[in-house]
Amino acid sequence: MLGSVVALAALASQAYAHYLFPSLIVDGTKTAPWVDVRMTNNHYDRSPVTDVNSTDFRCYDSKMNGTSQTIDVTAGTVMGIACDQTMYHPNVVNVYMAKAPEGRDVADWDGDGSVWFKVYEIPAETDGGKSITFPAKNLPGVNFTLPKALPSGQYLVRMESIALHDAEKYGGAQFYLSCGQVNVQGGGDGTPGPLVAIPGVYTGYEPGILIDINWPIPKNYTQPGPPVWSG
Ligand SMILES: *[C@@H]1O[C@H](CO)[C@@H](O)[C@H](O)[C@H]1NC(C)=O
Ligand SMILES: *[C@@H]1O[C@H](CO)[C@@H](O)[C@H](O)[C@H]1NC(C)=O
Ligand SMILES: *[C@@H]1O[C@H](CO)[C@@H](O)[C@H](O)[C@H]1NC(C)=O
Ligand SMILES: *[C@@H]1O[C@H](CO)[C@@H](O)[C@H](O)[C@H]1NC(C)=O
Ligand SMILES: [Cu+2]
Repeated sequence: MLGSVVALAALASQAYAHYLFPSLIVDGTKTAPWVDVRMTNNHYDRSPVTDVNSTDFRCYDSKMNGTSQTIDVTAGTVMGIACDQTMYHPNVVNVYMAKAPEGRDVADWDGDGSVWFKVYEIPAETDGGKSITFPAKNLPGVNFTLPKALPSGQYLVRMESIALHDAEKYGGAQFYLSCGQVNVQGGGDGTPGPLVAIPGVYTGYEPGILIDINWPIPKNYTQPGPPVWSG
């Protein structure tokens, strides 16, 4: 009896030991959980993705419906992606977007191919070996500007928080991610890039993914993925 109570308590604390990204922030308002964001497989158990090659590395929704509603956003304005708590691990952030093919509803599109570009990132900060800090740590999510030059149309927007507390061994980095669906209005005629495939963008051996953040203190930090496209 006591044993099962202890086991339950352990399970409960485990359940809160990770975080999710179920909401977008549009016009300063947080959307309801899993309405404009595709519900992820881990919406209950909260376990991170650790295999950068798995198909679930893209949107983590293989066991779910794989779709959501699509919300209007405006190029040149700020949108956000909200955590269900705070990103309390030492983590770095990347936000990727991918445009649904012409004539295709993003609700029926899985984001396959070299179609993803990065719109935002929060790297770690280093100072030559004295310290490493994580500006994304404890944030309630991210806010970023949709480039004014972003072409109008329907997109997937993929949040990625890479928690690095166990990343000293291969496969130890924990990826917390989800995909929202947005319809960009008032866009421009830019050409987003460089384009990458997800999965495929990382091998897991990148110096910013396979890294001991504790000792020796890293002298520098290389953010994984392509450079940010800002239009
Ligand atoms: C993003 O914007 C929303 C709404 O203005 C705000 O509540 C939230 O704290 C912001 N998040 C960050 C990380 O600044
Ligand atoms: C998937 O979502 C759509 C749209 O909300 C809904 O109509 C449909 O019933 C859902 N299917 C499953 C299997 O949950
Ligand atoms: C993922 O793919 C990369 C590149 O092909 C490979 O180096 C790596 O070992 C793979 N990792 C796993 C866990 O399969
Ligand atoms: C730091 O920079 C060196 C030299 O460019 C590079 O080899 C190393 O991988 C970098 N370390 C990290 C953690 O990014
Ligand atoms: Cu966690």
